[in-house]
Amino acid sequence: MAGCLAPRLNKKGKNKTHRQGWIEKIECASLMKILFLNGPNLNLLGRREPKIYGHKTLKDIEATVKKRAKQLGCIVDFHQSNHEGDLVNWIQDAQDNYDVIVINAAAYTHTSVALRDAIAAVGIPAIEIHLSNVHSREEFRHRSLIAPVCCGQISGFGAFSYVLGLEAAVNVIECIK
Ligand code: CA2
Repeated sequence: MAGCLAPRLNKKGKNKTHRQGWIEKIECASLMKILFLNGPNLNLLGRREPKIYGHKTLKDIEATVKKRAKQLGCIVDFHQSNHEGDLVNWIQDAQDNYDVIVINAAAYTHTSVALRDAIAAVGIPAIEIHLSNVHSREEFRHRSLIAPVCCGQISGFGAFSYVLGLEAAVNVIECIK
């Protein structure tokens, strides 16, 4: 991932890479801060199209994820926006504030070079999630522009994709080591 090998100074003044920094921090899950980002129309969850996206609202999902995060001893913040620029800003602001990003970019998954560039630029491990199985749906949903800059993709488990995203985030060390 771009940026992950950028040099930084550790407390002893020696060069340290972002990657080394994460590995040290991520090895202690209780210190982990995980940012969940949600893209356009996900604010409608639970109110429209329940056959595809289920009956839970985004607030319900957030509560479930935070309950599990408490058990795991990590901190989770949740944001949703219908605007691409808000998501780009949150990704940029995540640098130095979060250890892992879990992102359901919704329709921007399939269109946004800006989100892909932002994820690559901050170099924080990112996990792509979807409620529906995007690969069993229309062909335009099969392509993800962000997948190449994410550690992996979770798709098709409904609201549980978010919990799986959290579990993957806590164990992200396994994929970046
Ligand atoms: O399955 C997912 O999580 C998606 O990211 C959802 C996006 C879709 O564009 C992706 O291909 C797959 C759509 C989110 C829209 O959410 C709605 C929720 C309720 C009613 C209408 C839309």
